[in-house]
Amino acid sequence: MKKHLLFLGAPGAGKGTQAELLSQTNSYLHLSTGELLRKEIEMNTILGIQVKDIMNRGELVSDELVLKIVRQNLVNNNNKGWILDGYPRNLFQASSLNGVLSEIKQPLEVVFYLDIPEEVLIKRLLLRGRKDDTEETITKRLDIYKKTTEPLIQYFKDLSLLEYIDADRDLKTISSDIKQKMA
Ligand code: B4P
Repeated sequence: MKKHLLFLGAPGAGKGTQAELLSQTNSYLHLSTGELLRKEIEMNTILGIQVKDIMNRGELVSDELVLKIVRQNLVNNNNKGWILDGYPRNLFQASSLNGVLSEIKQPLEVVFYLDIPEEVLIKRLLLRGRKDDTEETITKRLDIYKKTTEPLIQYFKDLSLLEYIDADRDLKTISSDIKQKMA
């Protein structure tokens, strides 16, 4: 059973949803950079104040900042399995992650790429209605995703780590597909 996983996909593809389900059944650490940043905003910490406007505009938070959060969580994870959700989001983050994983001697084993048509994810996000789920912000997030995150699909394909998942299905079907591919 694979223990070191990553979820890749557009905003609203269901990365957070699937990562949460899987981390509960397997007792893995679910490391969502988006969720951790939102918690900082909720708690009104210095970091939260720094990132609030950036996230509400649908832009990416600085690489340096997210790397710090990811590194801290992985180093303190005591060899438990982990699922990265929403990180990395660009090639620089991917190479920084590689550095951290070499340091902790826990190589990435599989990348689940959640593929979904654009019109479906726009509908999902509008329905969810989080602060950064307005039409204008979604367009911005999708634009950034295409320019900076999408190249990671080829990056992980070249490393023979990519598993394609059709994310335009119901939650349980997607989840059992992922579990099968983890075995
Ligand atoms: P994230 O928190 O990563 O959020 P996301 O990409 O919008 O969503 P996700 O794909 O996880 O979708 P979800 O499961 O929730 O990022 C938010 C922001 O944080 C970014 O814009 C950025 O500012 C910042 N950030 C995060 N990571 C960063 C990084 N590494 N570098 C810089 N900045 C970073 O699903 C969406 C909706 O669909 C939900 O309502 C869900 O219930 C529904 N859904 C899911 N699966 C479904 C299914 N199969 N059928 C029907 N509905 C489904």
